[in-house]
Amino acid sequence: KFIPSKKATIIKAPFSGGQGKGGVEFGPEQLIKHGLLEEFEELGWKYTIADPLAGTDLIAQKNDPTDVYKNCKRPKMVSECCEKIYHAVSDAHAKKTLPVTIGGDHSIGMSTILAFSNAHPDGGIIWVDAHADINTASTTDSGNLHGCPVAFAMGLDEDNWPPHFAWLKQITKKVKPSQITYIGLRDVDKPEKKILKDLGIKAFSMYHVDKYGIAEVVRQAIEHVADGGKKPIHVSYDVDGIDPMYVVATGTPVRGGLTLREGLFLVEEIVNTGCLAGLDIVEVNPSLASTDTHVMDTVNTGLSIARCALGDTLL
Ligand code: NNH
Ligand code: MN
Ligand code: MN
Ligand code: MN
Repeated sequence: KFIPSKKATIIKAPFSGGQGKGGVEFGPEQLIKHGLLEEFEELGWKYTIADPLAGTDLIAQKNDPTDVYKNCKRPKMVSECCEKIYHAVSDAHAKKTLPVTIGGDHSIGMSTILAFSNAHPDGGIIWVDAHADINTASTTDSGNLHGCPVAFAMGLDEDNWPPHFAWLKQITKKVKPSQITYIGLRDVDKPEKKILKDLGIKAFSMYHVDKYGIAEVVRQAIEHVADGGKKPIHVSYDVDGIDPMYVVATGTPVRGGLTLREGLFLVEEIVNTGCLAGLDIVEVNPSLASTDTHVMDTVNTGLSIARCALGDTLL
Protein backbone atom coordinates (compact mmCIF):
# COMPACT_ATOMS: atom_id res chain seq x y z
CA LYS A 1 0.00 0.00 0.00
CA PHE A 2 2.74 2.42 0.92
CA ILE A 3 5.55 0.93 -1.18
CA PRO A 4 3.58 -0.35 -4.19
CA SER A 5 6.64 -0.20 -6.43
CA LYS A 6 8.55 -2.96 -4.60
CA LYS A 7 11.63 -0.76 -4.59
CA ALA A 8 13.98 -0.76 -1.64
CA THR A 9 17.05 1.08 -0.47
CA ILE A 10 19.38 -1.14 1.51
CA ILE A 11 21.29 1.08 3.92
CA LYS A 12 24.45 -0.44 5.30
CA ALA A 13 25.16 0.67 8.86
CA PRO A 14 28.28 -1.20 9.99
CA PHE A 15 28.33 0.76 13.21
CA SER A 16 29.41 -0.44 16.64
CA GLY A 17 30.05 2.80 18.58
CA GLY A 18 26.79 2.61 20.51
CA GLN A 19 28.11 -0.24 22.64
CA GLY A 20 31.45 -1.63 23.71
CA LYS A 21 31.75 -4.96 21.94
CA GLY A 22 33.50 -5.46 18.63
CA GLY A 23 32.02 -7.43 15.78
CA VAL A 24 28.56 -5.98 15.30
CA GLU A 25 30.04 -3.83 12.51
CA PHE A 26 30.29 -7.06 10.48
CA GLY A 27 26.50 -7.52 10.49
CA PRO A 28 25.81 -6.02 7.06
CA GLU A 29 28.61 -7.85 5.26
CA GLN A 30 27.64 -11.18 6.85
CA LEU A 31 23.99 -10.81 5.87
CA ILE A 32 25.00 -9.85 2.35
CA LYS A 33 27.53 -12.67 2.13
CA HIS A 34 24.85 -15.18 3.10
CA GLY A 35 22.22 -14.06 0.65
CA LEU A 36 20.46 -10.83 1.60
CA LEU A 37 20.62 -9.35 -1.89
CA GLU A 38 19.46 -12.59 -3.53
CA GLU A 39 16.39 -12.51 -1.27
CA PHE A 40 15.41 -9.14 -2.69
CA GLU A 41 15.91 -10.42 -6.22
CA GLU A 42 14.04 -13.68 -5.68
CA LEU A 43 11.09 -11.88 -4.15
CA GLY A 44 10.85 -9.43 -7.01
CA TRP A 45 12.28 -6.32 -5.37
CA LYS A 46 14.48 -3.75 -7.06
CA TYR A 47 17.04 -2.19 -4.77
CA THR A 48 19.90 0.23 -4.55
CA ILE A 49 22.53 0.11 -1.82
CA ALA A 50 23.48 3.13 0.27
CA ASP A 51 26.69 3.11 2.28
CA PRO A 52 26.56 6.36 4.25
CA LEU A 53 29.45 5.42 6.58
CA ALA A 54 31.88 4.64 3.75
CA GLY A 55 34.98 6.75 4.23
CA THR A 56 34.42 7.19 7.95
CA ASP A 57 37.32 5.93 10.07
CA LEU A 58 35.17 3.84 12.36
CA ILE A 59 38.09 2.04 14.02
CA ALA A 60 39.89 5.24 15.03
CA GLN A 61 36.66 6.77 16.26
CA LYS A 62 35.71 3.73 18.30
CA ASN A 63 39.09 3.79 20.02
CA ASP A 64 39.19 7.53 20.73
CA PRO A 65 39.43 7.74 24.53
CA THR A 66 38.48 11.44 24.55
CA ASP A 67 35.06 10.79 23.03
CA VAL A 68 33.00 10.83 26.22
CA TYR A 69 30.47 13.28 27.64
CA LYS A 70 29.47 12.78 31.27
CA ASN A 71 28.29 9.18 31.33
CA CYS A 72 27.74 8.88 27.57
CA LYS A 73 30.26 6.85 25.60
CA ARG A 74 31.36 7.95 22.12
CA PRO A 75 28.76 10.73 21.64
CA LYS A 76 30.77 12.31 18.82
CA MET A 77 31.03 9.08 16.88
CA VAL A 78 27.41 8.12 17.44
CA SER A 79 26.21 11.58 16.51
CA GLU A 80 28.28 11.88 13.33
CA CYS A 81 27.38 8.43 12.06
CA CYS A 82 23.73 8.76 13.00
CA GLU A 83 23.48 12.04 11.13
CA LYS A 84 24.77 10.34 7.98
CA ILE A 85 22.35 7.47 8.41
CA TYR A 86 19.50 9.91 9.02
CA HIS A 87 20.15 11.54 5.65
CA ALA A 88 20.44 8.19 3.85
CA VAL A 89 17.14 6.96 5.30
CA SER A 90 15.44 10.29 4.55
CA ASP A 91 16.63 10.03 0.92
CA ALA A 92 15.22 6.51 0.69
CA HIS A 93 11.84 7.78 1.90
CA ALA A 94 11.98 10.75 -0.48
CA LYS A 95 12.44 8.31 -3.38
CA LYS A 96 9.39 6.34 -2.17
CA THR A 97 11.50 3.25 -1.60
CA LEU A 98 11.46 0.93 1.41
CA PRO A 99 14.47 1.76 3.58
CA VAL A 100 16.01 -1.42 4.97
CA THR A 101 18.79 -0.43 7.37
CA ILE A 102 21.20 -3.19 8.32
CA GLY A 103 23.17 -2.76 11.55
CA GLY A 104 25.35 -2.45 13.34
CA ASP A 105 24.15 -1.67 16.82
CA HIS A 106 20.77 -0.17 17.65
CA SER A 107 21.87 3.41 18.28
CA ILE A 108 21.18 4.01 14.57
CA GLY A 109 17.49 3.51 15.41
CA MET A 110 17.37 7.15 16.48
CA SER A 111 18.00 8.08 12.83
CA THR A 112 15.77 5.53 11.16
CA ILE A 113 12.66 6.23 13.23
CA LEU A 114 13.16 9.99 13.07
CA ALA A 115 13.57 9.89 9.29
CA PHE A 116 10.49 7.66 9.10
CA SER A 117 8.31 9.88 11.26
CA ASN A 118 9.35 12.99 9.35
CA ALA A 119 8.50 11.27 6.06
CA HIS A 120 5.28 9.81 7.50
CA PRO A 121 4.07 12.09 10.32
CA ASP A 122 1.04 9.86 10.87
CA GLY A 123 3.10 6.65 10.83
CA GLY A 124 3.64 4.15 13.63
CA ILE A 125 6.74 2.39 14.90
CA ILE A 126 6.98 -1.16 16.24
CA TRP A 127 10.21 -1.68 18.18
CA VAL A 128 11.00 -5.38 18.59
CA ASP A 129 13.57 -5.85 21.33
CA ALA A 130 14.33 -7.42 24.69
CA HIS A 131 15.19 -3.86 25.76
CA ALA A 132 13.27 -0.57 25.61
CA ASP A 133 16.25 1.54 24.44
CA ILE A 134 14.67 4.60 26.02
CA ASN A 135 17.35 5.58 28.51
CA THR A 136 18.13 9.28 28.33
CA ALA A 137 21.57 10.88 28.36
CA SER A 138 21.04 11.25 32.12
CA THR A 139 19.50 7.89 33.01
CA THR A 140 21.85 5.61 31.07
CA ASP A 141 23.79 3.52 33.54
CA SER A 142 25.93 1.69 30.99
CA GLY A 143 26.66 4.86 28.99
CA ASN A 144 26.07 2.83 25.83
CA LEU A 145 24.04 4.90 23.43
CA HIS A 146 22.45 1.83 21.80
CA GLY A 147 20.33 1.82 24.97
CA CYS A 148 19.09 5.37 24.23
CA PRO A 149 17.91 5.78 20.60
CA VAL A 150 14.19 6.03 21.35
CA ALA A 151 14.79 8.78 23.92
CA PHE A 152 16.92 10.74 21.44
CA ALA A 153 14.38 10.36 18.64
CA MET A 154 11.73 11.68 21.02
CA GLY A 155 13.89 14.57 22.17
CA LEU A 156 13.71 13.48 25.80
CA ASP A 157 16.07 15.24 28.21
CA GLU A 158 17.51 17.39 25.39
CA ASP A 159 19.04 19.83 27.86
CA ASN A 160 21.46 17.17 28.99
CA TRP A 161 22.43 15.87 25.55
CA PRO A 162 26.08 15.82 24.59
CA PRO A 163 26.67 18.97 22.51
CA HIS A 164 27.49 16.85 19.46
CA PHE A 165 23.81 16.20 18.84
CA ALA A 166 23.09 19.74 17.62
CA TRP A 167 21.88 18.42 14.23
CA LEU A 168 19.33 16.25 15.98
CA LYS A 169 18.10 19.09 18.16
CA GLN A 170 17.42 21.08 14.99
CA ILE A 171 14.97 18.47 13.74
CA THR A 172 11.88 19.92 15.34
CA LYS A 173 9.43 17.12 14.56
CA LYS A 174 10.42 14.39 16.98
CA VAL A 175 8.85 10.97 17.43
CA LYS A 176 5.76 11.17 19.64
CA PRO A 177 5.24 8.67 22.47
CA SER A 178 1.88 7.66 20.96
CA GLN A 179 3.62 6.71 17.70
CA ILE A 180 5.59 3.79 19.09
CA THR A 181 4.96 0.43 20.67
CA TYR A 182 7.22 -2.41 21.74
CA ILE A 183 7.11 -6.18 21.38
CA GLY A 184 9.34 -8.59 23.26
CA LEU A 185 10.50 -6.55 26.25
CA ARG A 186 12.00 -8.43 29.19
CA ASP A 187 14.99 -6.42 30.38
CA VAL A 188 13.94 -2.84 31.04
CA ASP A 189 15.95 -0.58 33.35
CA LYS A 190 14.21 1.07 36.30
CA PRO A 191 14.38 4.63 34.92
CA GLU A 192 13.12 3.33 31.58
CA LYS A 193 10.08 1.83 33.30
CA LYS A 194 9.30 5.24 34.77
CA ILE A 195 9.65 6.94 31.36
CA LEU A 196 7.35 4.38 29.68
CA LYS A 197 4.79 4.90 32.43
CA ASP A 198 5.02 8.69 32.57
CA LEU A 199 4.69 9.03 28.79
CA GLY A 200 1.97 6.38 28.55
CA ILE A 201 3.89 4.36 25.98
CA LYS A 202 2.18 1.11 25.05
CA ALA A 203 4.49 -1.86 25.42
CA PHE A 204 3.99 -5.59 24.97
CA SER A 205 6.45 -7.50 27.09
CA MET A 206 7.04 -11.25 26.98
CA TYR A 207 4.38 -11.47 29.69
CA HIS A 208 1.81 -10.18 27.20
CA VAL A 209 3.05 -12.52 24.49
CA ASP A 210 2.61 -15.48 26.85
CA LYS A 211 -0.74 -14.31 28.15
CA TYR A 212 -2.47 -13.28 24.91
CA GLY A 213 -0.41 -15.01 22.24
CA ILE A 214 1.65 -13.36 19.56
CA ALA A 215 -1.25 -12.98 17.10
CA GLU A 216 -3.30 -10.91 19.53
CA VAL A 217 -0.26 -8.89 20.60
CA VAL A 218 0.60 -7.97 17.00
CA ARG A 219 -3.03 -7.16 16.27
CA GLN A 220 -3.12 -4.77 19.23
CA ALA A 221 0.24 -3.28 18.29
CA ILE A 222 -0.95 -2.54 14.74
CA GLU A 223 -4.21 -1.19 16.14
CA HIS A 224 -2.31 1.13 18.46
CA VAL A 225 0.30 2.59 16.12
CA ALA A 226 -1.34 2.28 12.70
CA ASP A 227 -5.09 2.42 13.27
CA GLY A 228 -5.36 -1.29 12.55
CA GLY A 229 -3.50 -1.08 9.24
CA LYS A 230 -4.36 2.28 7.74
CA LYS A 231 -1.06 4.03 8.36
CA PRO A 232 2.58 3.35 7.46
CA ILE A 233 4.59 1.20 9.87
CA HIS A 234 8.31 1.15 10.59
CA VAL A 235 9.70 -1.97 12.27
CA SER A 236 12.93 -1.55 14.19
CA TYR A 237 14.05 -5.12 14.78
CA ASP A 238 16.73 -5.82 17.38
CA VAL A 239 17.46 -9.52 16.89
CA ASP A 240 17.87 -9.93 20.66
CA GLY A 241 14.06 -9.73 20.83
CA ILE A 242 14.20 -13.36 19.74
CA ASP A 243 15.33 -15.92 22.30
CA PRO A 244 19.08 -16.60 22.52
CA MET A 245 18.43 -20.26 21.72
CA TYR A 246 17.96 -19.03 18.13
CA VAL A 247 20.07 -15.87 18.29
CA VAL A 248 23.28 -16.37 20.26
CA ALA A 249 25.45 -14.00 18.29
CA THR A 250 24.22 -10.71 19.71
CA GLY A 251 25.72 -8.34 22.26
CA THR A 252 23.18 -8.55 25.10
CA PRO A 253 21.20 -11.79 24.93
CA VAL A 254 18.35 -12.17 27.43
CA ARG A 255 16.67 -15.51 28.02
CA GLY A 256 12.92 -15.96 27.76
CA GLY A 257 12.44 -14.28 24.40
CA LEU A 258 10.29 -14.72 21.32
CA THR A 259 10.46 -18.07 19.58
CA LEU A 260 11.81 -17.93 16.06
CA ARG A 261 8.31 -18.38 14.66
CA GLU A 262 6.80 -15.71 16.92
CA GLY A 263 9.54 -13.35 15.82
CA LEU A 264 8.86 -14.02 12.15
CA PHE A 265 5.08 -14.20 12.45
CA LEU A 266 4.89 -10.69 13.77
CA VAL A 267 6.70 -9.42 10.68
CA GLU A 268 4.43 -11.48 8.40
CA GLU A 269 1.35 -9.99 10.06
CA ILE A 270 2.64 -6.44 9.69
CA VAL A 271 3.47 -7.09 6.04
CA ASN A 272 -0.03 -8.51 5.48
CA THR A 273 -1.48 -5.10 6.33
CA GLY A 274 0.45 -3.64 3.39
CA CYS A 275 1.70 -0.91 5.69
CA LEU A 276 5.39 -1.73 6.07
CA ALA A 277 7.31 1.41 5.12
CA GLY A 278 10.62 1.03 6.95
CA LEU A 279 12.73 -1.72 8.50
CA ASP A 280 15.88 -2.04 10.59
CA ILE A 281 17.65 -5.30 11.37
CA VAL A 282 20.26 -4.68 14.05
CA GLU A 283 22.57 -6.22 16.65
CA VAL A 284 23.69 -9.24 14.59
CA ASN A 285 27.22 -9.74 15.94
CA PRO A 286 28.94 -12.64 14.16
CA SER A 287 31.95 -12.38 16.49
CA LEU A 288 29.98 -13.38 19.57
CA ALA A 289 29.30 -17.04 18.89
CA SER A 290 31.68 -19.86 19.64
CA THR A 291 30.74 -22.06 16.69
CA ASP A 292 29.98 -21.49 13.02
CA THR A 293 26.58 -23.10 13.57
CA HIS A 294 25.72 -20.46 16.14
CA VAL A 295 26.89 -17.65 13.88
CA MET A 296 24.78 -19.05 11.05
CA ASP A 297 21.72 -19.46 13.31
CA THR A 298 21.87 -15.75 14.03
CA VAL A 299 22.69 -14.63 10.49
CA ASN A 300 19.89 -16.84 9.15
CA THR A 301 17.47 -15.32 11.63
CA GLY A 302 18.33 -11.87 10.28
CA LEU A 303 17.86 -13.15 6.73
CA SER A 304 14.51 -14.69 7.66
CA ILE A 305 13.30 -11.41 9.12
CA ALA A 306 14.21 -9.71 5.84
CA ARG A 307 12.49 -12.41 3.79
CA CYS A 308 9.28 -12.07 5.79
CA ALA A 309 9.45 -8.30 5.47
CA LEU A 310 9.78 -8.57 1.69
CA GLY A 311 6.61 -10.59 1.57
CA ASP A 312 7.80 -14.17 1.26
CA THR A 313 4.71 -16.30 1.71
CA LEU A 314 3.24 -19.52 0.43
CA LEU A 315 -0.24 -18.07 0.19
N1 NNH B 1 19.24 -1.08 28.88
C1 NNH B 1 20.64 -1.36 28.73
C2 NNH B 1 21.45 -0.10 28.49
O1 NNH B 1 20.89 0.96 28.39
C3 NNH B 1 20.89 -2.41 27.64
C4 NNH B 1 20.62 -1.98 26.24
N2 NNH B 1 21.08 -3.03 25.36
C5 NNH B 1 20.50 -3.39 24.19
N3 NNH B 1 19.39 -2.75 23.79
N4 NNH B 1 20.90 -4.30 23.51
O2 NNH B 1 18.63 -3.24 22.82
O3 NNH B 1 22.66 -0.17 28.41
MN1 MN C 1 17.89 -2.53 20.87
MN1 MN D 1 18.16 -5.28 22.70
MN1 MN E 1 22.56 17.34 8.50
